[in-house]
Amino acid sequence: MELKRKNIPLFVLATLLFGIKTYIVYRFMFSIELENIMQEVILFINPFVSAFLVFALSVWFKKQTRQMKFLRYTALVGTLIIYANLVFYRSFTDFITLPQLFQASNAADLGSSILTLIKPFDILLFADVIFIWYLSKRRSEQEIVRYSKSGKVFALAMSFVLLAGNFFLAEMERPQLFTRAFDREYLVKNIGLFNYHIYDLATQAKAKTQRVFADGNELPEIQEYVDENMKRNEKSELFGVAKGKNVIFINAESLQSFVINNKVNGEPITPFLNRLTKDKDTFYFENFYHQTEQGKTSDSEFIVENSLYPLSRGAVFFTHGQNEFNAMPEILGKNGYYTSVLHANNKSFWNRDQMYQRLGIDHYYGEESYEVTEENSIGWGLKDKPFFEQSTKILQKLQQPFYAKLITLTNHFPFELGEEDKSIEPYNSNSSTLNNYFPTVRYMDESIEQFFNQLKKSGLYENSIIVIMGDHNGISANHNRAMSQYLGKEEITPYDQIQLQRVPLFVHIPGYGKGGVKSEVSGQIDVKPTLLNLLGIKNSDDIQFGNDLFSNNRKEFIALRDGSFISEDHMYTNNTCYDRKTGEPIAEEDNKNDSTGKEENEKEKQVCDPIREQVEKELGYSDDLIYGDLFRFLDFDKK
Ligand code: GP9
Ligand code: MN
Repeated sequence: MELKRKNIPLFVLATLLFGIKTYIVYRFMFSIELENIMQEVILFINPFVSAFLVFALSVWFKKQTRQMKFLRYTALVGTLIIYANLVFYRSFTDFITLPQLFQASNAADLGSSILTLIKPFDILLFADVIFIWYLSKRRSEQEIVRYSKSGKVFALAMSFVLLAGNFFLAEMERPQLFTRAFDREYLVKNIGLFNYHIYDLATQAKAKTQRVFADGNELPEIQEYVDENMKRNEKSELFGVAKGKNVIFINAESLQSFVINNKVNGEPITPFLNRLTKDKDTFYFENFYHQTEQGKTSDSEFIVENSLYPLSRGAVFFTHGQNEFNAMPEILGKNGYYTSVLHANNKSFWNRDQMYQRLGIDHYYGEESYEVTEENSIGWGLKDKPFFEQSTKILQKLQQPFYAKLITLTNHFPFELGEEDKSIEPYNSNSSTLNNYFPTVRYMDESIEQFFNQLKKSGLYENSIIVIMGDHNGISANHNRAMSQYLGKEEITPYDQIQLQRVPLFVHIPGYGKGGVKSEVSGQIDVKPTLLNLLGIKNSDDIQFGNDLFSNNRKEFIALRDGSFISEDHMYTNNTCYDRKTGEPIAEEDNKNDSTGKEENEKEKQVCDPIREQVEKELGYSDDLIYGDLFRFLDFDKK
């Protein structure tokens, strides 16, 4: 016994036991998906890193008895945290996040089902605690071992090296893991449950402090700005043309406008959507921009539902999933609509399960509402064709009128597709991402066409309007060389880069007959006011930054989250003001020395300035609303 103790200090033994246990729980009791070897490795390493980090702190206690006490209580508390998460997971397939735990409905759910969530063999989770408890008690009574100063420092340094190594691997596996924070499961699998809890606490604390300092005094100024700029009381000609109809909203993953009415290898990429651009019942907005940032799909959802801007860092779905809003689903709900989202992915992704409640969505049909098999999945999960097929069945059962948002998945990076689903060949360039994008976009086009047919068969079509919107770009600037080759350009300029942020927006109103291609500058921020107007729902007291796309009197610019903007005549990005029609920068450096044209150029150079200032102001107001959770001070029911 004596020998054993000297060979292996108890904190190391505790680390090993606790680490193995945590790993077993991660691997076999939570259903964490592992996509590659690297993820397996990280998942194996992080339990030991976290355990060592905490247990190694014991060496700083002078007294042996204290060291031992620290070890046994740490093992106990750590195990209780794991166990609480496990029980929670069995009920919600999600990890605990503080606000979620304290949400009354969740607590009640847990309370009523707690007995079914506890299993007899769970007791085994406490085996190492009991063992460590026993050993620590024995060792407390034995001779005192003090760690030397260098030993202590070594243990601490070791902790940080291990932690840094773990974070480094995690960041390599998932770039921007910490800033984007897209999924609790990703966080847990990459940095472990304990570090995840610390991260969650810090994020919540930050949001809470910013909220505490807001008292609603900021609102009058923002309201005044909105009154002045959004012309929100105006009704367009199309007000109420879709009154009482269902809204079927297709969030088309990574669909960009450059593929519409375009070809690859001589083949049309989106034959169905191309037909829609010429369809009498459809409006197609060809200069419609996505306005998303790090929150990607979730940002696009946020903008569409609220007509607010996303945040410049992180996903607002995650960082402010507890805020109050006055979102479109909530407004629709008050007007007799049943609201839902259909998306075959795990519910916690982008914190949707929580955020959707805040947006007033009645039901979220996630992965578990679908039959997902190996054969009908690829890449991120259920393929779009079976997704739409199964979704039609869900839609048929919904109470009408409904608002249903369907989020597609197949056309997601890295654009994987089985041979049997490929109708066109990939492109040929140095970027396999761009090459493979075309066949998956075609697959999505076919799946939407098939969905239209299914809607017609099911009888839902006539009573619905169908909106199709690209959520954000799928091809990033990293592929600009290949992109310039495809577009037949020498290079992709910053101007082109902004033009590539256009995503399609189709508004299809069966039987309408007066549709067409709309060329005005527009963006995701305009969707909420546009749809509400089409449905004949007055919403003039809302705070939002978009305009009805069918109104003639609209704000003159679309702002992107980084401060770039597009107006009818200009575009501003990268500190440069461009002529929107020609794509040429205004007031080139060379012209500056030309004394005759100098004044004229200076004037032109300033055309972007007033809009630039307004964009900054507007983005700031939107941020204030979110950071201060200012909607909590407004009561839209009263007015
Ligand atoms: C995930 C899907 C894709 O559920 O919406 O998200 P993205 O990576 O595009 O933000
Ligand atoms: Mn997306």
